[in-house]
This record gives sequence, structure tokens and C-alpha cells, in this order.
Amino acid sequence: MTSQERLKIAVQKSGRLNQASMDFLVSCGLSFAPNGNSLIRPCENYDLDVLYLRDDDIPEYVSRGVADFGIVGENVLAEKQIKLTILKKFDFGKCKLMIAAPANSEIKELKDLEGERIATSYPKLLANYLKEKKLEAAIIPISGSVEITPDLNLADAICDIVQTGNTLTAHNLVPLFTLLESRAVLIESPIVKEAKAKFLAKCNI
Ligand code: PRT
Ligand code: ZN
Repeated sequence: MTSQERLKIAVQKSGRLNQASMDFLVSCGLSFAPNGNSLIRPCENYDLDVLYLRDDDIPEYVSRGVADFGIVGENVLAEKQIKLTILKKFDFGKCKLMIAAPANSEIKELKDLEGERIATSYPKLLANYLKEKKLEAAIIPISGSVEITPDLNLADAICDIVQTGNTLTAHNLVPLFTLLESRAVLIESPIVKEAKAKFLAKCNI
């Protein structure tokens, strides 16, 4: 195998998907030496390197063929609006993208969102949802800690990822509408390579 054929898989560097993604690769029979802080971790027993990235960057790396595969949340993939083949849906990283409002708010039904301000890190998915529901609301793009924005009067509602619901409860927010159900998925670059099929067979995909 030439060095150009050495495959790359993009995995979240740190965060909720990192450990389960590495566990999946190990379950495929791959082994990795401890890598310290390096962003590229070679597999010891297969022609494969793991690229450790921010999850938000994974679809871009994969769509451009810099990584042959990637493991990322469907929520991130959908927000990036990059069309890529999903090869496998995993049992980890399960969550929902939801609109939530303060418990004491008058927002209870979809129509109550009309004219309101909604803070989110998912402006594209929220815009699509509002358009589909024929609602006009102001989208406030925020990159993190979205749940504090109603208290600070930056927004009337939020659109964020919910798993247990504990974060919403802690901020006195009530989940109302689901935009997307998400889990971690294995995505594939559009670049054709012989080595890819062999790798997928090794992983029973
Ligand atoms: O650094 P990097 O950009 O790579 O990481 P990140 O901080 O953007 O992502 P990270 O590690 O938080 O999440 C990675 C992926 O895990 C997400 O894109 C989802 O696909 C998935 N996932 C699963 C979650 C959650 N569960 C989750 N609970 N992502 C985020 N959360 C956050 C949510 O934003 C909210 O703040 O957890 C809080 C809600 O959790 P509950 O349990 O209190 O409801
Ligand atoms: Zn991220």
C-alpha cells in the first residue's frame, strides 16, 4: 500500500463523542498507542490515522476528502448542510434539537413563537424549521451557553441540544418542540479509494 492510500478518519478531539468513537475503532480490531496531545494518531496495526478535530470541522474535512471518514453528530452534519453519505448510525451521541421556553413564558404552542427572539447555535436548522412552520421569529446566533439567554433578556426562547433535560430544568426552561433527533454517525468522503472498502469490511460495515 502506498502512503497516499493510508486512510484518515476524523474523530472529535475531546468532548462527548471522543471516547465512544475511539471505542468503536478499537472494537474493529484497531489499536492505538497513547498519543499525548498530537492531533494525528497513527493506528499501530492498520494503514489508518485518526485526525482529532473540533466536531464542527469534521464535515468539511470529510467533504473535501482530507479525511476519508468521520464520526460526527447528525445535528452538526445537518447544520453544516453538507451532503455526505452516512454509512452507519451509532448508538451513542443520542440527543434532540429542541425549542424551549421559560416555564413562566407565554410561549406554549408553535404559533406563540411568532415575532419572538430565539437564541441558538443552530441558526440554519432553526431557520428551516420556522420557514416550514410558516413562522417569523428573530434568530439570535450564539455559540454556547444558549440556556442563559432568556434570563439575560437576549432571547424569549432557545433552540438547543437536549439529552437528559437537566440543563433546561436547571435554567427553568421547558422543552416544547423537537426539530431533529440526532445520534453519532459514520460519514464517508466522496473520494473513491480502493482502501476504503477494505476498511469498511474490517469494521463489518
Ligand atoms: O469542542 P467541540 O466543538 O468538538 O465540541 P462541542 O462542545 O461542540 O460538542 P460536545 O462535545 O458538547 O457534543 C458533541 C456532540 O454530542 C453534539 O454535537 C451532539 O451530537 C452530541 N450530544 C449528545 C450532545 C449532547 N448529547 C448534549 N447533551 N451535545 C451537547 N449537549 C449539551 C447541550 O448543548 C446542552 O448544553 O448538553 C446540554 C444538555 O444536556 P442535558 O443532558 O442537560 O439535556
Ligand atoms: Zn462543536
